[in-house]
Amino acid sequence: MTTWPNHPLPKSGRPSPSAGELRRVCDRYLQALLKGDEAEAAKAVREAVSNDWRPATIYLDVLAKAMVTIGDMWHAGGLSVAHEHQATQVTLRQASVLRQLFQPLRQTGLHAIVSAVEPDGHIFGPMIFADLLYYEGWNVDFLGAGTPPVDLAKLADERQPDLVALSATLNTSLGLLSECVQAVRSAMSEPYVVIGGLAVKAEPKKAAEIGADLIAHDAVEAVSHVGERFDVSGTAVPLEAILRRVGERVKAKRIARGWSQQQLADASGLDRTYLSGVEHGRQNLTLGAVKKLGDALNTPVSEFVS
Ligand code: B12
Repeated sequence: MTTWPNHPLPKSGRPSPSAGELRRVCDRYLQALLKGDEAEAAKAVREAVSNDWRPATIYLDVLAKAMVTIGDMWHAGGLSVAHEHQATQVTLRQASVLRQLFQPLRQTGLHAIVSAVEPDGHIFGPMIFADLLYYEGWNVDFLGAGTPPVDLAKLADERQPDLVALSATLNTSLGLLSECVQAVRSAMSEPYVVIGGLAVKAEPKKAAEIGADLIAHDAVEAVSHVGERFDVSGTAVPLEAILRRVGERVKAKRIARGWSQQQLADASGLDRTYLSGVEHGRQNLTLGAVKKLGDALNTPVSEFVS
């Protein structure tokens, strides 16, 4: 299996899974893909979500790692095109489940177009970047693969995004990457252009000549870089989003213990209806209530509200 460096994920109150845990859940997901068992694949992803892992961890250490193994097996002739296509589709659907589960905390009002360059069918890198931007509150048009430069430029002209991000994996795609960047630059004034992907990493000199504003080697680092560039830190997070996030975390902790809402209500001394409101993000709960939940679930208060 191909590996890549550990990603310096942003600090949060979420627990960092051990390497062993990550391997086990990734392997569960991979085995499900190999068997063509979509329901089991969904359960592996649910397990990662109920462990309260960060979205970036689930994308990079579960979905992408499994897809790299699938791709390597296909390249080695050990898997048919049909099996690879099925695994790809299951993984795209799981990413869409994650987009439903991890709603953005805020809306930045910023807009990005993200695409792989035309002949390149390697879409997981740009998709991960697109989804991580979405969780940061960007509006994202993700085009997948196969958009010709002229159509990309038309869309950029129409939508006038703040950011255009393009990915090239095959070394032979670098020429087209350059063409796409030029087409976008001629379609709109001063677009901020990010390029990334394996080919950009492998051919740093050629990549530097393309004239992008940012050459990214890693989706997580790129998201934090553009966050600084566009200064999204000051965007206010609405109370509803905070309550929703606290509710998701309480629910994840309760489910991890195998407790019903009634059992958590008994352990915390809170009313079950109140607790249901908390889990649905509808209850503007007091700090005292957060403390009671923390004590019952053996979790520091900071883990719920960070
Ligand atoms: C999966 C895979 C496939 C799948 C693609 C499935 C899909 N729909 O995406 C399938 C099996 C279809 C496939 C096909 C081919 N593949 Co292939 N594939 C791979 C494999 C195994 C993994 C790639 C991957 O998904 N990595 C996971 C992602 C998450 O990592 P990543 O792309 O690097 O992205 C990270 C960063 O680079 C960054 N990033 C990426 N893009 C962007 C963009 C932006 C804007 C930003 C900010 C960040 C960013 O973010 C990610 C996380 O940090 C690699 C080998 C390997 N072990 O890596 C070969 C590989 C990429 N494939 C290769 C080749 C040659 C092909 C084929 C041409 C083979 C053939 N003879 O037909 C075809 C091309 C098909 C096509 N039209 O593109 C070569 C490329 C060689 C080269 N550099 O030119 C590789 C390296 C295999 C090899 N060792 O030869 N492949």
